[in-house]
Amino acid sequence: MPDKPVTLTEFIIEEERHFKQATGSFTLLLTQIENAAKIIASHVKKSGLVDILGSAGKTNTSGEQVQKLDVFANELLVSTLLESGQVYAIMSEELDEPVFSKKNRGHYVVCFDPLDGSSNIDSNVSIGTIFSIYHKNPDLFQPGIKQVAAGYILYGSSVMFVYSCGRGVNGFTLDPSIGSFLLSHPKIKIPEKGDTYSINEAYFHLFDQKLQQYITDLKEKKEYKLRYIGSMVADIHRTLLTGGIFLNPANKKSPEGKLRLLFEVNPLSFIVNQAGGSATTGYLDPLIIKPTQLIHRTPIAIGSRQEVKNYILSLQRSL
Ligand code: P6P
Repeated sequence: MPDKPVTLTEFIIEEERHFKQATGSFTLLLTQIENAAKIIASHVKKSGLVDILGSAGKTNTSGEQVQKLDVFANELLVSTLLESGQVYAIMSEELDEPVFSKKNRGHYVVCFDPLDGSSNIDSNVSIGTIFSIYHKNPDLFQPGIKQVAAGYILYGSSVMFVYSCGRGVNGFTLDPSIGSFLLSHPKIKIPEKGDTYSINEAYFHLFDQKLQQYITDLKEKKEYKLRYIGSMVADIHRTLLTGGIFLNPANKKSPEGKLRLLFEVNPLSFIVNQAGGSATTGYLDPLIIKPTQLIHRTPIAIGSRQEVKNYILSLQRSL
């Protein structure tokens, strides 16, 4: 008799047994995120068929055109999380302010990017939901090292739910025939080094000299290939599974960097660290940065430990 596949729900309940002080609140919260992810996945899969495409005519706090699917995913996550009774507050990349639960009784703060890479929706490129979970704290702007858990859902050729609550990283693939996420990638470990670098080279002329030299050196080694999807969840997922390095560094147009500490950098850095990789702004670990605002941007490089180390060394070299 083949082993019965482990569902995400079963896995979360089993994981809870390792946390003596667990009350079941975290399990309930994560299960609610799972439920929202299944609904978003079903809409993403149909997005080419119903009039849910196209811009909702608004721009979000990052100044990006908001797609209708963004609005739907954001509204679904906001209502699901607040109604779960497990959150003290939520922060969304699509909202200008944090939202507090009415009765303030939840134990957790959840930060999320409801649909990262949404500019790719119309071209059917993989997009994702990213989430970070912290303990309740009067100061919502906590550094990434305080994360209790982080994860992403990748809406790609298959739908995957990848998360960590500090005991390694596990990946689950949605079986649409039964509507359950099944454990498909247990104990994910990122390779120590890789042969792929992922960066938007269109900005090469805007990079500082040391970064330009780093990229030129990678090319001259001739053992690397460039892969860049322009959807962070997809680029990070490939890096997590096959190794390499993903970079979205500062450039003359975006001196602070583009990616958001709370909604993209902290959760994805946490996951890659849990899988044995590392992350850097170029000069420090992003997980120790105390956010100063909701849309706190930072340069970032995330990936295989050896690749990130080489990147840091190249920035320290005098030209
Ligand atoms: P650029 C998508 O808008 C996003 O936030 C990330 O998912 C992605 O990695 C990045 O921006 C792409 O930025 O400047 O290369 O288009």
